[in-house]
Amino acid sequence: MISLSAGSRRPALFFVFACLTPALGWAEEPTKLDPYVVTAPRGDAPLTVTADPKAPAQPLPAHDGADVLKSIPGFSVVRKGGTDGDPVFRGMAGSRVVVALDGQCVLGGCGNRMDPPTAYAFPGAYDRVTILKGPQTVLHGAGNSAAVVLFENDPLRYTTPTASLQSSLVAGSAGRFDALLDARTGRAEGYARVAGTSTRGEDYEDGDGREVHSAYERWSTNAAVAWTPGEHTTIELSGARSDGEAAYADRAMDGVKFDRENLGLKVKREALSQLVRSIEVQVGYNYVDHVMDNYSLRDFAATAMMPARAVSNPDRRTLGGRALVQLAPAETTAFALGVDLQENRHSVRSTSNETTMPYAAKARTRDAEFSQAGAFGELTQKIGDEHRVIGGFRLDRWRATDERSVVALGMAGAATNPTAGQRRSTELPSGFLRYERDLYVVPGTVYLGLGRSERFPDYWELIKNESAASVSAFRAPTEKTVQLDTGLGLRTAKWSLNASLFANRIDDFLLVQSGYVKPAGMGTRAATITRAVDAETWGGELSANFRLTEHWRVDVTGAYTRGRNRTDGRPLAQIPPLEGRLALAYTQASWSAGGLLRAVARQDRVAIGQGTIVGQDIGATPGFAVASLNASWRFRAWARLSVGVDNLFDKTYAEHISRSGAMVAGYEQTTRVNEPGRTLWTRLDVSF
Ligand SMILES: [Cu+2]
Repeated sequence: MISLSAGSRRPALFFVFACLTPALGWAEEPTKLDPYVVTAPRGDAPLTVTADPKAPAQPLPAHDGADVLKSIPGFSVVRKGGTDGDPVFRGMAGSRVVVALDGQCVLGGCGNRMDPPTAYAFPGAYDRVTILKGPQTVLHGAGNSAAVVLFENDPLRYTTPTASLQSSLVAGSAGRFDALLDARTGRAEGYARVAGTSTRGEDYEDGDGREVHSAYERWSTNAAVAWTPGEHTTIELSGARSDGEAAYADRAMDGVKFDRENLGLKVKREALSQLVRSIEVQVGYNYVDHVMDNYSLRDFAATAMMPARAVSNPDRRTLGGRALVQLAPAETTAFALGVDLQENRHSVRSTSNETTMPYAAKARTRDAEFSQAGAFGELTQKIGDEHRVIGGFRLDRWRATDERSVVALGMAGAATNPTAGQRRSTELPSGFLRYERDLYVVPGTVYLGLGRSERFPDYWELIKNESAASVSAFRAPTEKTVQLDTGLGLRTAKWSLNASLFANRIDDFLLVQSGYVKPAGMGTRAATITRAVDAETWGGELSANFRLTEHWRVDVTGAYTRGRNRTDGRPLAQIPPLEGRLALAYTQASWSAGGLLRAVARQDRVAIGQGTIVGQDIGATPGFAVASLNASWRFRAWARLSVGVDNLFDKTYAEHISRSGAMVAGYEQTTRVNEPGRTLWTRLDVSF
């Protein structure tokens, strides 16, 4: 049993803040707490899905950015432990899915991918999560070939002194305990907002009662103050601080520090003239300091790779900014024009023997630096009442510098870096064109779009891996995706339906291949390499809900992706299998009860040893089905209690794309990191 000790005192500060705010008088209308447990998301517009990260959801998500995406059709999560999984959309992982926290890009530091951007997202601190599918927008950075994920807060604006407070507590199996507090106060001249979250879980058990090395503890604080000198002007200064520690069941180390510091400044001016609808300028600073070791959260066991207590401490500083002008040249025309830039530098220090050479006494050594500057324009033209054409183009200039003098080769020692000190830069053009048509017989929209995106290789593809011919992959090409997106959304009072289909060709898809045999001295060694192949994927998502009677409601969702590696003539690796969900809910004015059935097909389209920066295929997986039950009760206008049993029948299963289980002293090794067995949880939400 592992005990965690990271500080969780900070949320206490916010309870103090919260106690002071009632003096200002409560908001007139209490936030409506619908007595409903969310099992499927909403599709609001073509290619757009939104989720409420503050709503109770089943299965109970870990309080991180990846798990909150899990119930959205098309998303899957690569499990490594109890938290910090990697989100995958339509089989596309890593930097193919751009994640922005309040408009800012946060890149993790861990070379072994313990901290995807979503590890720094604490969903309860945001009002909304928006997913934009495909290369069908140019407004949110470059290279987002698969999707853009935006964690956002609603803009605040008050006319009279107001305060509001939202809080939730979660308790569940395996020592799960979450506390969230979100307090806001404001008047005509400005506003202040703070959100604090704290979450912890102990090792969970899989369906067979095997303990999984997965305990974690995380906390976050977000705060913003704004000055609103006029009806149309907002100047907001924001900051965030978070940290945590997490055990990993798929590797020989655990994360003992995930420290993020953030500062942001946003200036927005609206309704400047008939032509200029708004001007917005945003800058942000993010610093991520991560520590992992092989002894703090597990019993130390000497291995050939790590005979002593070892620590690695990477960090990354990211600076970014964006300026955006929204123009309305005609009543039927909207034009967004902007520039964005981002610069990040990564460094690492480590020790193979903490006892004799503590890592903190060592200097940090920079290993890579990246920068990007882009200009973009996106035009929406209405044609008559029911047709729209939307098009966008962006051009980015990327630069990367390889600052490693040596390349670590694991057991084989180290080699001189053949690309040491090299710098490369490239121009990346991206764009899309989409036609949308509104329907009237049944209210809805159909769309057809073609997009191209070009993605610069990320830190993991360039710096962490070797190439086939060299110990450095620093010369890996850019990845080019051309994708066709089509679909429809229909909505009536009784039912709604959203369907999206996509097909693409990806030139120079950056495949990460493990176990690649290279000569070493008299023998051979296995390397992990980045390799460009030509690939294609196609598939889609479906979600539908029907109101059967006044009280009964059914949600059905499905997702499928098929991928092919054309260069190797094999299936593309790390593609999640077909899956479907069926949810049934009975709702009354003040309470609801429901059930969820999730069924996942077998996956035998695999390419063992191939995959992405997150993980590689380890073999075929059988299908499985998991049933869950939930209920929710609004017992006061301002309070709601929800309860759930996830994995009711205590099924033992693992997601196809999850990582293989590692040998951890005191735990049974499994083929993959298994999902939790039967999980009971209860959640209390209050809102004033
Ligand atoms: Cu790490």
